[in-house]
Parts: sequence; structure tokens; C-alpha cells
Amino acid sequence: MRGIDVPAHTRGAAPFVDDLPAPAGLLHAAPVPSPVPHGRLLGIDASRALAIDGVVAVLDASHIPGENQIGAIIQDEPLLASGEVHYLGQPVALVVAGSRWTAHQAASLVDVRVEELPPILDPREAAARGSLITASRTFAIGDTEAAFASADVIVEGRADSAGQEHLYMETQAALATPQAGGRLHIYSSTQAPTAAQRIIAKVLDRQMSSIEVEVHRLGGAFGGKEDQATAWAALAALAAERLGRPVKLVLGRHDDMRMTGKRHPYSSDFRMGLLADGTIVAYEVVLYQNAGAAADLSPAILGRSLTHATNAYLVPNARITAHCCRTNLPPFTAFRGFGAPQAMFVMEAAITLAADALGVRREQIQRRNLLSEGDRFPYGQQVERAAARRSWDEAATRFGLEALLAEIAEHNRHDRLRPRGLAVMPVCFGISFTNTTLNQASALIHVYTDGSVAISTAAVEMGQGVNTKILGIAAATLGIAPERLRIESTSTARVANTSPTAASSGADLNGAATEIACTTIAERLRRVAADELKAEPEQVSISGGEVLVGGERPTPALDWDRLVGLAYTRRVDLSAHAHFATPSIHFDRATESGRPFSYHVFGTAIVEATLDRLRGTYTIDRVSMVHDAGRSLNRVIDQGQVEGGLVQGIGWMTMEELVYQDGRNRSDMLSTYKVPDLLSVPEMEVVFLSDADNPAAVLQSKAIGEPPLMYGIGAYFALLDAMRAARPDLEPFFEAPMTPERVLLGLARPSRQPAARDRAGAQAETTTEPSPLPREPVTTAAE
Ligand code: LUZ
Ligand code: MOS
Repeated sequence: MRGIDVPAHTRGAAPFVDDLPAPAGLLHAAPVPSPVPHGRLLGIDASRALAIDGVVAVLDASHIPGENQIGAIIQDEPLLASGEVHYLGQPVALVVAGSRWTAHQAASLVDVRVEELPPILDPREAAARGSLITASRTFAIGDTEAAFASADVIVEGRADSAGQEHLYMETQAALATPQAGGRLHIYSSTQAPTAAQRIIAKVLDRQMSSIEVEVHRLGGAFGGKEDQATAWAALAALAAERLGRPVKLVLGRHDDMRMTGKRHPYSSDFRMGLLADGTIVAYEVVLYQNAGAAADLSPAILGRSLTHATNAYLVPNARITAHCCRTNLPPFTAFRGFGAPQAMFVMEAAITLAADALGVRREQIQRRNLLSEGDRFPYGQQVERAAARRSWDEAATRFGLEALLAEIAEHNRHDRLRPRGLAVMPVCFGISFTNTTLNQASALIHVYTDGSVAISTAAVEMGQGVNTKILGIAAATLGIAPERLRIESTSTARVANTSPTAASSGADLNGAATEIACTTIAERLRRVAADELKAEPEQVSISGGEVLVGGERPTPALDWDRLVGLAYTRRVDLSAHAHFATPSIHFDRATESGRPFSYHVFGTAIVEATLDRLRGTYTIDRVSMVHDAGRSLNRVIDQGQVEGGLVQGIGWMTMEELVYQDGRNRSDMLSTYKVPDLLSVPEMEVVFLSDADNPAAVLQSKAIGEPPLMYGIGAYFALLDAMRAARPDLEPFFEAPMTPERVLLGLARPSRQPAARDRAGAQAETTTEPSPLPREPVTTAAE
């Protein structure tokens, strides 16, 4: 089935918040940002802004009727700054005017007076100074110290990855409209309508029941609207409430890029111990998460880093520590992968050093240590229906890994100027929100008397195709054509207490709720049909819009439309509400163990790259993947998700360079921040893993959204591989993104110590003495 949004998207006709019809009396709002990363707020002088024709109001924290607090996990984030400012770009005031242009111009005239305070910008510095947002967490399994003592080689190092701008096509946007009876309606470009509703109620001191948050579709989100759409919805709601008029707030691209949070930069120390045959026996890692100025979702993201630190590998003895470090940068937030990619990058770095120390290629260490059935993750969950080895072997066979490696080695012997490199990237990603409570969803189905059907769920369509998938599930369950079904907007008035559409689980959770609701309706209708046709309900089925008895069309025939009409006449309920909660998941924070994930998604990618040694430029030539999509709900959509996720991951690892200088984002425009374009997209081959049933999700499917992003990590290691073909003496380094600039500077790095130049002697550089990794935050010299 083709994606139901495709025709509108390809014609540019799909309406986003800014395209909705303007209500009468519409006003426009623009935020006034803090001019410094850290400071004491001395006062706000709005007189110059208020003097402009068309400016209606300038609102600050004192105008908030309820609580000035939008923190979801930890209450540490004001809607509008008061007392202090904690990051450059933090909203301090809101200008409301007759036009967007006027509001924007006036916002730049508001004088924010601050006394600057010294900012903290580095997560290691924050940790050393005790600037942590939550208590640090450690996952431990086995006896790590004993395992290190038994290891033949030990490698250790440091790995850093930078943040990433979401660059959703539709910037943050909201439209708030006061309605009759004291209701307030808000269109928001959010992944989390209930979160917005809850926070708006709190900020305005209202009951949630008087607030409706509604979403038609988002022009992309990628996690950037899981938590961070709320502030803009709340600001629009605040202005609408104060002024009694509709208010729209749409961030310009530049404001969006400089004011909103992004993927977290991480800095990490790692140590890995292996036996001489390449078996990983011990792994220790300390992750410093740069959380920015407020908690936002950082503690939850830290949880996913902890659970994914060993990726698809068996590590019997592990100690994984993560610090959530408060700095004076815009609060970093959810981004496709949610802390897992950063942790997996570190694991691949460790494997790279391990391969060096043992004088083998990375793939040998990787393949040897892949998870098998019954293995345990460091958080205690057992591996079920493991496909790590299966996807690796299928990829290696299908794409001819051995031959490729030989061909590349041969190429590199002859071509010293354009070396090629390869990396394999296995992925294992846990499906379920790590916060067990969030793993629930509801659906509300109405069948109208003409036989048409409307479905409301908690799922938010953001281009990922969740509505098409839900439509497919409903059509299959009811036995009617998709054309008779309509997916309604996502509204808190129709489906309440929704979890964000996130964690790759939108189709899993809402699809399952939809299936239950449709089954309820189908059962009621089958009983009506059985009564009408003098048959037993068990004999009756509905297929292709027709009632069948024992699989045959009865005479006279009974179609869906007439059956619905009969049901109505007989006063049978034609609506159903269903709730789904993921079974058998649990987690105990006291022991840091449990079964947090319903299941895991596996896959393997082979990434090939070519360098221009003189220029430092490169191409990612080809990525071949075997991906486990279960029994795909929609192969075209799933292929699109795999390709899109991969390209986004490659962007993060190679060209997207988020640069902060003294707390100021220096990459806050599309002229200074480069994302992948059509020309940089590699040749991609996606093969879905065969025989991949999944009893844990709706119709045997598997979640698709996030896992493929992590294939992109392979791009970093493929480039490193090519660099080392050109410079075999080059010490590997792990500082993502690997921009052309980094490649060029990397190739010019001094040689490593002579002892390590000879591969056979490499072991001499490693030590069997476990050198202590810092358990507590330590101060490090500025780099
Ligand atoms: N959001 C969230 C997520 O709140 N919890 C999660 O575990 C998660 N995982 C991935 C992406 N978003
Ligand atoms: Mo999330 S990173 O919004 O699934």
C-alpha cells in the first residue's frame, strides 16, 4: 500500500501548522532570547519594542498565571527566564504583534540586561565541578576487575562525538486559539500532544480537560519535537490566554537552529580487555553526556546509552558509567537513537584499538563477539531470537565481504592517492521506552452509518508513515478496503494520556491498540451478520468488504455497508476504544537490571568509502545492509526509514559539524552547517532479513525508526580504515564527525610510537596491568 501522505507531500500540498487557515484576529509571537550563555537577569526593557506600530504586548515571566516550569523529568526549566539565564538563546520574553515580521523586528529591540557569569561548556569540566543533573548511573555485570586481570591484551582510549541538528523541514510551530466555554485549542508541531497539554495546563493554572492539543502532521521531528515542541506551544498558549486572541508562533530557521536543543555531544573514556583469540572479556566505559542547561530528556537518554553501550556484542564482564553533565548550552534533547549511537561509537572505537593490538582486522573481533541466543545484556535481559550473527552472515555472504576486502586491499596497493576503506557495522537496538510506564497507547474507532471508518490514536505522523501502517492494520483486521478508512488528527480530546510518538514504537503501540479496537468492532458485526444469515458467529468472517460464511459468499450476499446499517438498526455500538500496554517488561532502578525491552532489532551494514588523500575529501560509496524488520508492515516505508536513518547517521558521523564557541552556536545557519544532500548519499542496498517473525509486535512486525541510523557509525570507521591504508602508521583517533578537515589534519598527524609501528610488536604497547579508569569525575586539562 502506498503511503497515504505521498500525493500531498510530493505536490507540496500537505498543510503544516503555518499553512492552516488563519483564524480571525490572529496575532503572531516571536521569542526574545538570552544574549549570553550564563548570567544574572537584571531587567528587561521593552519600551523600544512597544513603541513599534503593531506590537500588542511583550510578555515575560511575571505574566505567567500558573507555574513557570516546563521540565518534564526534572523541574529545572522555566518557560521564560527569571532570575538567571542559563544558555544563549534561552527565551526571556515574548513579543506579540499583528504580523510575524513586526514581532520579529520588535523582539530584536527588547533590551535584556544581564550581568554575565562564567559559563561551563565542557561536560568533563561540569562533572569535575559537580555540575550533574542527576545521580550518575553504573551498569555492571560479571567481575570486571578479574576479567581484566585475565585478559591477554588491554586497550584504552578516549572517544568524542559531537551533537547534531535535527533540521526537521518544518521548524517549531504552534497556533493557540481561545474557544467558547473557556477552552483553549492548540495546534502544535509536537510528537507529544499530552506533554504539551499537561505543561500548558500547569503554566496557565488550568485543568487539562480545558486544553486540547491537536496535531495533523509534522514536517519531520527526529526527536527534536519529543520534548522541545512543548515550550513553543506553551508560549503561544500563554499569549492567547493573556490577550484573548489566536496567537501563532513559528520559529524562523535561524532562531530554531540557535535556540533549540540537539543530539547530545558525548566524551568518553574506555578500556577493553580481550583474550589472544579476540574474545572480549571485559569492557569498562565512562560516558560524559553534555546535557546542556536543563534536564529535558537527558536522564532518559542516559538510560539508553547505558543499555546500548555494548551494542550487538557479548560482554560478560562490563562496567558502564554515565554522567549527566549540566553545561550552559541549549538543553540537548532526543534525537533518533536517543543516546545509543553515542555509546555504540565508543564500543566501535574500542574494537578498533583491540583489532590493532591483536594485529587483525576489526571484522574479526566484531564477528567473534556477536550476541547469541541466551546471552545476557549488561542490564540482565536475556537475548531472545538473536539475529546478530544471522544478519552478519547474511550480509557477509550476500554482499561478498571477503571478496570486497580483498578487492580493496588490492586497490590500495596500487592507488596511493585514492585509498579505499571498509567497515562493518552491526546494530542491536532495544524496542520499548526505557521508562516502562510510557509503553502504552490507545485507539478510538468510529464506524459511521455509511460504512466509513475513522481512527484516532496517540500516534503522530511526522513523515515516518505511521498513519499508513495503522490504516493497513485496521483494513486487514476489519476486512475492508483502506479507502473506507480515515486516520484522524491526533487530538488529546479524542485520545487521552498519550505517550510521545517516539522510541521507534509509534506503529507498535498504536497499531496494537488499533488492532484490538478493530477486533472488537469486527466481532460485534460478525454477531449481527450471523443473526441475519442464520449462521454461527464463528463461521462468519469479513473479507474484501463482504461477509463470508464458512469462507463462502452467502446468498443473498451481505456487504460491509449493509452490515453496518443493520448493526445500527439493531442498536449495536459502532464505536470502540482500546488500550494496549506492552506485556512482560520491567526494570528495577535499584539493581539496574530487568527486562526493559519488549524485543531487539538487529542488522548489519557494510560501509565502503574512498578518500582523496591530497584534499581530505571523500565519498561514502556504498552501504549494503541486511536489516531485521520482522514481517514488514510496509516494505516501501520501511526501506525509506532504513535509507533515511542511514543517511542521517552518516551525516552525524562525517559532515554535520556542530560548533559551539564560548557558548555560541557557530553553525546555526545552513551556510555553516552541512547536512547530507542528494550528491553525498551513497549507493544503498537494503535487504530485509529472511524468516524474521516477531511475536512481540503487531502482525509480527518490528519497529523501524531508529535502528538504521546507527549503521551510519560505520562511515567513521570506513574512513579511518581508508586513512590507515594511506598512512599505516597512523594512530587511530575517535573524534566525530570525520569532516574532510579532520581527515586532512589526521593524515598529517605524527606517527605513532615506533614500538607500535610493527604490527607483530603491537602487543608490546599494551599493558596487562589494568590501569585505573576514572570512576569519579576528574578534571582534565583543556584540549
Ligand atoms: N524517548 C523516550 C525515546 O522517552 N524514551 C525512550 O526510551 C526513547 N527511546 C528512543 C527514542 N525516544
Ligand atoms: Mo525519539 S529520539 O523522539 O524516538
